[in-house]
Amino acid sequence: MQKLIIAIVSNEDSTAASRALTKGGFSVTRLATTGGFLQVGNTTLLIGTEDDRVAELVGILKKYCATHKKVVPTTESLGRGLRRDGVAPEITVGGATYFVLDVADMGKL
Ligand code: 2BA
Repeated sequence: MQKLIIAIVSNEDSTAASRALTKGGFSVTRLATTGGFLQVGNTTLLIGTEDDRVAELVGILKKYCATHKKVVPTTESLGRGLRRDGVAPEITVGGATYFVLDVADMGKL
């Protein structure tokens, strides 16, 4: 059976994720979207695939979009470089929310 995976990912991870998915033989559509809570831009990926490939697809999303830590510069840290001494704090970025939907029919005209 065909499935449609809707995956909402950060803009930062979306390029690497969609490249890896495409390389893996998946067809991907990227939509520029905005989170309703933070009102910040994110990317929604639409991927139609067979159900026996869903686990592989989720594995790729996990690899490229899982939450990870990142050291970010702040105004306080300007000119001091990216140091892990609290001046340039580590924040959590990335993450993905995905839905797997059954597809009643799929066609290309
Ligand atoms: P996440 O749960 O990781 O969600 C990241 C983005 O994924 C969301 O952006 C939204 O665009 C999408 N998303 C997540 N769950 C969804 C769902 N069930 N249906 C449709 N889209 C979904 P934002 O809405 O801007 O949310 C950003 C972060 O703010 C969320 O991270 C969550 O940690 C928090 N958040 C979202 N809604 C909240 C609420 N009503 N109350 C408290 N915190 C909320």
